[in-house]
Amino acid sequence: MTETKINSEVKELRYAPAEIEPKWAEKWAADTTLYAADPIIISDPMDANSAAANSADRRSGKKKFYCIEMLPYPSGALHMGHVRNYAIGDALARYKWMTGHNVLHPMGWDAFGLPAENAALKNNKPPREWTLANIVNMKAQMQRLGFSYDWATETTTCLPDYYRWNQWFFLKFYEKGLAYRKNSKVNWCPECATVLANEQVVDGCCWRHEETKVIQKQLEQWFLRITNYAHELDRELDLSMEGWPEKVRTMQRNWIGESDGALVDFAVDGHAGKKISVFTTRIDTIYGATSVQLAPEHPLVTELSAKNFRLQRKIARLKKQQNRAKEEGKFAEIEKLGVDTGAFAVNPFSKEKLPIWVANYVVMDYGTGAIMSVPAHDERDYEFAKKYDLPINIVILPRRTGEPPEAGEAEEQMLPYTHEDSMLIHSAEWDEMSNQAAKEAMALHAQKHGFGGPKTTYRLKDWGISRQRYWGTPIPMIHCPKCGVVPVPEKDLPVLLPEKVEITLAGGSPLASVESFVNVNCPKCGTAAKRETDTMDTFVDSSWYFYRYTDARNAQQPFKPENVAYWFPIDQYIGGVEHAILHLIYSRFWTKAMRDIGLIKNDEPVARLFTQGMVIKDGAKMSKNKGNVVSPDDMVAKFGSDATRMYSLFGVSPDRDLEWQEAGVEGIFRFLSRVFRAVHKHKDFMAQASEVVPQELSPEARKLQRKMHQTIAKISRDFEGRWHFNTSISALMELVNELYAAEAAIADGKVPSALVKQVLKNTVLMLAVFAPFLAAELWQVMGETAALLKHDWPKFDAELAKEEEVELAVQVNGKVRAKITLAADAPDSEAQKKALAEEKVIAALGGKQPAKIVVIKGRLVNIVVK
Ligand code: ANZ
Ligand code: ZN
Ligand code: ZN
Repeated sequence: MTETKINSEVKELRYAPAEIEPKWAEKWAADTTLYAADPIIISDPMDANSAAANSADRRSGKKKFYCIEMLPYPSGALHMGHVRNYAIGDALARYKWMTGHNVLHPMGWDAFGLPAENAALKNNKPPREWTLANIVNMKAQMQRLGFSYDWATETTTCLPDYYRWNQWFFLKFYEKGLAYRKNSKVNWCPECATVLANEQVVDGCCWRHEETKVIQKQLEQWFLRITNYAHELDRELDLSMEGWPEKVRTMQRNWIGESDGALVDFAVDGHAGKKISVFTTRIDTIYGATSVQLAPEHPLVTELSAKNFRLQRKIARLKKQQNRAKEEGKFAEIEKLGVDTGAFAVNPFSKEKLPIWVANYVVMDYGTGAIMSVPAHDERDYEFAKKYDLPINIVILPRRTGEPPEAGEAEEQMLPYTHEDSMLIHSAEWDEMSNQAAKEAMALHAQKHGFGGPKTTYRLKDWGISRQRYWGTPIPMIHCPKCGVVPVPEKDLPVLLPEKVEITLAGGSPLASVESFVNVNCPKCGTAAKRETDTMDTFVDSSWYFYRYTDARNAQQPFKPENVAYWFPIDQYIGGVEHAILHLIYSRFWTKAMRDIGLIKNDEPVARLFTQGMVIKDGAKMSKNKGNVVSPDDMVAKFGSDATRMYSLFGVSPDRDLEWQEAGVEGIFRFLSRVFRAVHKHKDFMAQASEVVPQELSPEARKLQRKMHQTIAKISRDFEGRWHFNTSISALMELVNELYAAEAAIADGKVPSALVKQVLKNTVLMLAVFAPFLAAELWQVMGETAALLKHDWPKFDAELAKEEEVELAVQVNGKVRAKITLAADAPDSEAQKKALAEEKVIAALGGKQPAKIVVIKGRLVNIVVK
């Protein structure tokens, strides 16, 4: 810590992490069994997939606990956000080990992706070399920080032994119709020079380039049919995912955007056989429709505007406005404009002819790209009708059923009436039906007569996974001039990513310029053919990596199903909320798709999810741009790994943002020094101590004992409950303070050595989950030889943890008048008696009889006088 030279005698009592931590880190790195989970022994292989095999623990007699922190992108070095994320998971994994669980705690690398290519462009280093060197560095950092990963499970997604299974899954999905190719409009980031999925577009900009507007391009792309699972993805959020934060579930629900409604076909007047299908959530208002509105890109628009150049020009303008609003991420606020085509559509319910308009607020990629406009009962339609003077027909009684109108109240004043709590009017045979009943009945009516029916739509779109970049998994497909698209036969996997590739940002996929890669004979007919040159979105890699961890070296399969049956679902997943709708929806989809190809049984990957807060500095997220990055390496060099990790848990509860303060790390360092000194000081004293703490204790000893049991109780509860590790660590500090406060009593022989030993042992055992290096060192100093990791977590005695005496405030009419002390388990009547006997209370009552006395156990006696 300090540069001052100290003599060797003092030095013995000086906490120097640099002398402790590297020694243990090396030892742990060399021990491959230390963090390994118990082997899975299948007694009855036929039973491998049964629910019993999953839930019961017939293997090691322990309960399994699968604990994962989201794997990092190997950018070169860990940042503080990583350290915090891993410190949370590591504390939990260690706690679970110490409470007798069979723990799987793996780590891997999300190693494909753009930064490697960009670095390659900049430093002229092949992406593979750059990535693997970064991994070496970051792994060393993790080991130096003492994270308890079983490195035998290490999974690196850019290596062929992993990505071959991406290709294998792709082929399976293709067989199942879950992977397909289509020409469509896609999001394109000019900066990334590649297509992006919808999930990767944030407010019209690239998720990696917050300033770069995403543009639309028409391209042939590969998609995964995530929409097949839209309903299940939505339903499970409510059904089986109570272990997820509500905010993440809400984000997913909104992203999926399930909407129940109906389709209704309107015939186009004078265009025989043509119809406009609209999607509506309010079919009950259909008698109030006064126009039909098409998206500017609706296929019928060309026909309706044929030869009318003025109309075509106006429509082109609407299209432009819409695109601009979308690109600027301001579509919700678009000024609603439209144009009348002069054509008419026939309302299949009322047979009325309604004008067909084209409007800039109707989009082609939702529902059917056409709507019926009901100004009386929809805000947007109302605004539009007012602007263009379209009729407004009320068909829902604008008040709750049965309520008489108030005098002088005009129904028009209540428009638009968007509530669904009354009944239909001016709607022929549907009059007087409730909204809800009419919705159902009218949708079925449409179905029965062949002009529509009930329909659920989703905001979620299929996942576009083609990327025009190099550093990713090659899509295992071949384009044959004779046979068309032909899958690479399974036996030819992996399709290896070529090593020597010229990376440029221009001209599409870099792989297209590698002739030895592109040119191939068609596996079906032998004709000279070309390989697909797009690679997969890197979110494919992270969609199933946690399955691979359970069987990371399997060369025959992505994983053994029985391993997954045992370990899944993940008991605790910990990571950043920024993945709420990217990784965390994709990996749920992947799980369901794997289930449907018969590989696994679980419906969901993650039972419990925790999203930690960010690490900020000077009020802003740490980032290179802002120059406010605190490097973990610097902190470790200055204060040690233990203090760095422990501070990341101590500053604030893990769900909140942590403002990094070096003084705080220093504070933890001082606390660890105190523990260090206490153990060293009592080392010899402890060596002679018995294991049995006597029953009869001095008040000083009893106080220390009580504090110890309270601390164990509190920290155990924190782990089982809300993870407020900041208060856990405070409790541990209080316990150590109590020990220091008892020093005089210890010196006087008033505290038995057995108790001192028990307190110090338990302190070190609890410290082990937050500061593993120091704990290991002190454990050894205390003469213990067995590994701390699997030592039993200390137990508390609820009786001994109980406060013997408590202090209660006595209030008279809300004002504190006195304080009384009594036995913690004293009855309320005794508290009352004692309170009323207090002189100050008697004075405050002034001779009056109390009207009411309320006792709040352990805290307060409240006396009310009138
Ligand atoms: C008639 C109607 C009457 C509607 C009424 C609403 C209220 P959600 O809940 O988001 O699914 N709509 C449908 N497709 C559209 C598109 N491509 N572009 C713009 N708007 C579209 O919203 C469904 C409602 O949004 C549909 O129900 C439709 O308007 C509109 F009193 O139909 B409604
Ligand atoms: Zn970008
Ligand atoms: Zn062929």
